[in-house]
Amino acid sequence: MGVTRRMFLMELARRKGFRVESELSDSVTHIVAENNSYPEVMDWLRGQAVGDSSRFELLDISWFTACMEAGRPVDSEMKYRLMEQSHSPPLNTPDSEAPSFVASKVSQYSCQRKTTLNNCNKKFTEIIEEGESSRAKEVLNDERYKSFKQFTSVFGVGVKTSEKWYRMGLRTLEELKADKTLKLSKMQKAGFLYYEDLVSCVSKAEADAVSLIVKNTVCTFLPDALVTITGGFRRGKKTGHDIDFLITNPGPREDDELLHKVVDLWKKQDLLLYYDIIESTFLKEQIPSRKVDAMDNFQKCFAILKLYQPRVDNSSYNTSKKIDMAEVKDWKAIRVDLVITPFEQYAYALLGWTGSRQFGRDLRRYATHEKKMILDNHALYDRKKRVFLKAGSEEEIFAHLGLDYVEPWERNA
Ligand code: DCT
Ligand code: MG
Repeated sequence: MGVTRRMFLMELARRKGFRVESELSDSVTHIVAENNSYPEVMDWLRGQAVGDSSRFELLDISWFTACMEAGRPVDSEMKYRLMEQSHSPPLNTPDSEAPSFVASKVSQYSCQRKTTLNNCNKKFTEIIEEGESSRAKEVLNDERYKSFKQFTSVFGVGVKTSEKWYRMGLRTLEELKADKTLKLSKMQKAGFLYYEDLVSCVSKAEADAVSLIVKNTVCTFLPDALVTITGGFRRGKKTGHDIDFLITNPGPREDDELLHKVVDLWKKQDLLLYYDIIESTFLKEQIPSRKVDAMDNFQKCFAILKLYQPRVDNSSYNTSKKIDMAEVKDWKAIRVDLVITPFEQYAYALLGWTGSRQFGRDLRRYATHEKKMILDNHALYDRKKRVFLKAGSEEEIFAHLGLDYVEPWERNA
């Protein structure tokens, strides 16, 4: 236990007339531990050069608490004793039949936990979500924070640009729009142009509609191609800020031109509002990146697609104010990411792009610190054996890492 708690408990016991030693000595008869298993206490005793540990009673903190309550030493019954077979110390509760999982350890790695969208810790995280704490309120009311929040809500605007604009004295989106001297990138121009559509979330229905378009287009060029929705939608989310697609062609045939062909067709069909193709920078036999937040090296396209969705125009019923149909916007701008992966890297790319971001970070941390392996969106490398571990499915990657499989909808860390 922590020093402060130990001092407090020792003082409490002394005040009640117990004799408490600060160090292990011949006069010690009872040893009290909190959150330590029997093997851990035995290890500690060995470190203290104690030959015969049987002369001590090894007890859980629940014995101490019972003693404090009674004001005298209570019997060291079985339920208070640390024992070889027990995996966890007895619970600090009079009910000795309390479920054992309560005291079992929760892994620090989210890849060893199951996190569904049903957040059972709402009680604790609401502070963060609702800002219902004085500290959170302070931060949320901060001028700089408010401006950054607005600026970064624009597609293509990150903290660096926000910082620059804030230093120029700009504070709101209206001020940005009004400032004609601002130099905007092609991405930021699109961000402002389709701002309202892009900040309103993408629904599952919209994701399904876009999925059809992507599949149809890709398959006109590569009939056997595999097109998979990844990101939040694969984790079961009902809304998202974009739609992430992973595209691969089973078999040896690869087509570096596929993305370009898809983009060209969409341009002809007037479906593309913005796009940026990043070429692949992957080198064969490249050792995975150690950075937990590194960008991967796949060929990819960040795009804004025009999704047509005929809107019910209520005003047409109002004969006096009949709006010309041409004025009614019948589409929505949707952010789409297309990622192309070679088939042999598909499982790794799928695992990486399914996220969540936190889940991915923890997988990589786990691989590095617990397995001496390096994981990224392309491969898994065993540093001890100096080999790349092949995987045809996500299940195989979890197995390589010695982890129980976690379903996509349980990766919402
Ligand atoms: N990812 C990655 N490498 C990147 C970018 C993203 O491995 N360079 C992973 C992390 C999560 C996943 O891809 C999808 O990214 P986002 O779309 O940013 O997250 P999301 O979980 O889909 O969230 P949202 O619903 O807001 O789109
Ligand atoms: Mg996404």
